Amino acid sequence: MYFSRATLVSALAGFASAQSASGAESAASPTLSTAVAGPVSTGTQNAMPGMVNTHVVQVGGPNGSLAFYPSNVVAAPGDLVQFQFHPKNHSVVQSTFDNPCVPIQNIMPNKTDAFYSGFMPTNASFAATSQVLTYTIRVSDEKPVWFYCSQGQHCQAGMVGAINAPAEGNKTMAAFVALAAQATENLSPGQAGGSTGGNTPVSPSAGGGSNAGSDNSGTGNPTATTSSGLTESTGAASSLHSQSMAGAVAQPVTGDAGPDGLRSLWLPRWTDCVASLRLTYSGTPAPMTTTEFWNRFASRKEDRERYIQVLRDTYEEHRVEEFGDQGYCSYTLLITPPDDLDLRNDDENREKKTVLQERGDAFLVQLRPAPHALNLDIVRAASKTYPSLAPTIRPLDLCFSGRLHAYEMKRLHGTPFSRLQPRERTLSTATRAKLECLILSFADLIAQTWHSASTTSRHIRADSPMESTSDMLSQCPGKVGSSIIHRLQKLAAGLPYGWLRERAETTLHAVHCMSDYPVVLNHGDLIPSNILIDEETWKITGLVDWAEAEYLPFGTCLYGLEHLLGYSAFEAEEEGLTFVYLDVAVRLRELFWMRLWRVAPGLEDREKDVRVMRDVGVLLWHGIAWDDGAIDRVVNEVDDVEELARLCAFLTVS
Ligand SMILES: [Cu+2]
Repeated sequence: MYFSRATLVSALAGFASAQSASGAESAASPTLSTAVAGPVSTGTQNAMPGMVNTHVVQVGGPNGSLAFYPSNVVAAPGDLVQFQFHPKNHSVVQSTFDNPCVPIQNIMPNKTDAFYSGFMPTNASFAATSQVLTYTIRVSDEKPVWFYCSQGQHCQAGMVGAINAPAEGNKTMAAFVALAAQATENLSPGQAGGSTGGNTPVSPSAGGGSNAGSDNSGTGNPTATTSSGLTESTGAASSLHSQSMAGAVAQPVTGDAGPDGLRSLWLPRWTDCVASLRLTYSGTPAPMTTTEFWNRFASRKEDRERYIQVLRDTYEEHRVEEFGDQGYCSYTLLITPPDDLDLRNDDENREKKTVLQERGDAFLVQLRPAPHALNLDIVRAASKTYPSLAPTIRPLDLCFSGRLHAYEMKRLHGTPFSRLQPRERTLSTATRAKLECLILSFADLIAQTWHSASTTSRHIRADSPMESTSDMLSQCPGKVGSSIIHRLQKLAAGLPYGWLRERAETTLHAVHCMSDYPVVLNHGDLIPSNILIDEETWKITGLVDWAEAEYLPFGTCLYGLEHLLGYSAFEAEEEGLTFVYLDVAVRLRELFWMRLWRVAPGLEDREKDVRVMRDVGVLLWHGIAWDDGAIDRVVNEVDDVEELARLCAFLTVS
């Protein structure tokens, strides 16, 4: 497998230090939202006083891609740039333009305030608990700042970025990427270069120079401020692991970030594009500090202020504040009616009040740029199919020059299952009982789509001139639905193991042989973070993130069941990241099917087809990498360790 034992060990050591640091840190150096953000904006101010612009940069892609997202940030002096680390073990190091993969202090020894995050080992099961490692710097001036990841060959592979890179001239972001690709080595601060020879690292704790280019060696973090007091050794590969591990454990709480660095841990996870509707659960309102969305989609500050003002005017008397969790493609506000909202018979006011407002509950308004606008037919179908589980969404007719779409939506209650999900194979009796409740509730939810199939017109016409399979697929016009055959062919040719390719092949054949099979509205991303549950009973209370929903053959979302029956983890006894099933998984899966057959009459007759479609869903959702929405690449053993582990696990059971 991809992770070597050495990586695993040092990654765990890193976790230990991160966790122990977090407690101490919260006192010494509060996290972003309380340290630097201004007061919560309330009422109807024009501007947002005390607001600090925070630009979020994702370090590595959710599927392991080697890049920063976005790679260039346009920031003003005083702004914060927060790096959020995806698995596996990346770093952020300041460099110069001319030497993209060399720490700036190796080139400019006087540059003592350079930033360096240290290595940030994190794995998928941490990510799944909605936690993320972050590292935040403050932008001091308008000059371009260049940075890279010093892990393995990541810098050369394009894992480089900038703050305020010039849009044209010799020193553009593209030129920086090209230069990085030619680098002969990739160094962490404290590492002397082999080929650049003679550069004296300013760090008092030089690490070895010989490990440049050893990918995923998990070189802990022998940074300038290592306080372990270990005798340093340079070069000897054998001593590197122990030294770097010790360095990681001894990593100081705030020291290595440089004067402007804030090292903050365990903030809510940065959600990606698929998460667009994920944020409709009730969260704690946060101050208006999210500017990332605006930087991406509506770059001008005046626009942003105008849009917010339009919303404040629309909801006069209401409290308008930024919602606690934000998605990648949307900006969400929590709108709270005043306590004393009286529905006086003021015609003008009454007209303005919508159904949602009249209930007096807080609700959400979400802004989405035109390319990410919601498909209202799908949204309506979702609330029709799942009246109590999908958010009611209403488009708002606001004047945003066609660039932004605004939606008013019901705030769903409940906690994402990802936050409560067991991470141990053996469950307590109480947890097992709750999980049973969740599984039954999930079966009922799946059955609801089956019921919807018989009540919609989306069934096969008996007089269809077309042969039945293609007719079934012709009813699936969505991004995934329209390419099921093409994708299965791609999987049958490109999956990494023979047995997986065969499985894709047989599944493809079975799909060709199916006829008269119902097409239903499928939630596009039925994973634990999109399933809201009641914390006491674990009954499902809502489903969020309908942005990727589409019409697909019934059962293609059954991969979602498997996510409820286990978790991704580094297993010490095994070779890397694996999907671990709970002890009770087999029994719970049986429970699911029994319940489903019982509450969806007629379905059991189609058991064989349902299971084929379940496999189709597993293959399409876990065999094809997400790649920021491209969804066009078959997973491989290097870039998609977690997905591949799930694919193998899910296809081994049924
Ligand atoms: Cu990296």
